[in-house]
Amino acid sequence: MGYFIGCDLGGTNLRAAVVNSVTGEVNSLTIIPTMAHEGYEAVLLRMANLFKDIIEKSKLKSDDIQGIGIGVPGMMDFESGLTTFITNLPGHWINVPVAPIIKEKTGIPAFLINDVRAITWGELKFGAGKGCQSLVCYALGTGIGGGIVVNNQLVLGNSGQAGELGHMTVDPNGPLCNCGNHGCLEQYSSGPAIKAAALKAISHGGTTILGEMVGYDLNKMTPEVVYNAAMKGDTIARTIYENAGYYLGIAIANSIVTLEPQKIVIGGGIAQAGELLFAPMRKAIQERVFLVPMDRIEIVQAELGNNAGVIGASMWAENRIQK
Ligand code: BMX
Ligand code: MG
Ligand code: ZN
Repeated sequence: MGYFIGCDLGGTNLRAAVVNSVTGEVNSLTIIPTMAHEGYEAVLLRMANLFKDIIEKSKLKSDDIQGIGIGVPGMMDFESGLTTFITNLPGHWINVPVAPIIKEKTGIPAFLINDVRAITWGELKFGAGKGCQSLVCYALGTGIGGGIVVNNQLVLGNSGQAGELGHMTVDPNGPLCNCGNHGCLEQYSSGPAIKAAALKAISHGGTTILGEMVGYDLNKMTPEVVYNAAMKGDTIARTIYENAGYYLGIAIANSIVTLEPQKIVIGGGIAQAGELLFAPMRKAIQERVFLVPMDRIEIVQAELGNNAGVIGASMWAENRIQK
């Protein structure tokens, strides 16, 4: 019980806030650019200053903050607070003592968790998963992250790496992923995958308004442009989302037969595409799941948006402090 800081270290932004661990209330939420290309020392200095700023904004003192939880977009060791392998963040992040450095700079104990495990926990306690005992969460963004809850507990695995659902193989002969595997979900249903499929369609000269929509400046291509083109009736754009939904459905079907959770929670920017993604996803699930009663599983959108990561990370700090 008390005040904690939650932080989401993202490829684009660093977001942090003071969180009331009892109510989930988020205060003094502040978002600044990560600028990871400047190197981790610069990022961690910016992060520590951000924490000092939000403490001041909240009219609290450092002593009032019991702990800091930081969600990182990749692999970490939660005992030592080191990041171990982060594919989607520029710069060097192998064995960087993020938590110890933040503790030294702020005087407040700091703890690491994976960004989407934090989102999962936030959604479980205060969002789409409220009241659930078991759920599986997918966050579709630059990467695809995941999180699993069984018996009201976050499943972290033997060394803390369980829940990497974006790196589930959905096609054994698929393209090489940044993680080293072939045919990971992330290669089909993430933002960059949707963008890449659009660029490929244009270069192959397909009948599509995608190129026109960005004035043939392909740097301007985004998943939203593809979404808008699909909404205007562009069949190639629609097929790109159908494909993304199909592979997401395969992954979710695998999660369902593994765990039979009460809910599947889907968040992240790409989930905004709604039915364009969800209709083919549901079809792919129906075609694969025969043994688990689907009428007892709800598939829902995440509810907390970008705050879920911040809330969940603060809850992780609370959990670790109590250990
Ligand atoms: C990557 C993966 C996940 C992370 C996800 C977040 C690795 C192996 N990271 O799939 O741990 O949760 O990205 O995605 O390095 P993002 O959209 O927040 O970048
Ligand atoms: Mg993230
Ligand atoms: Zn992968």
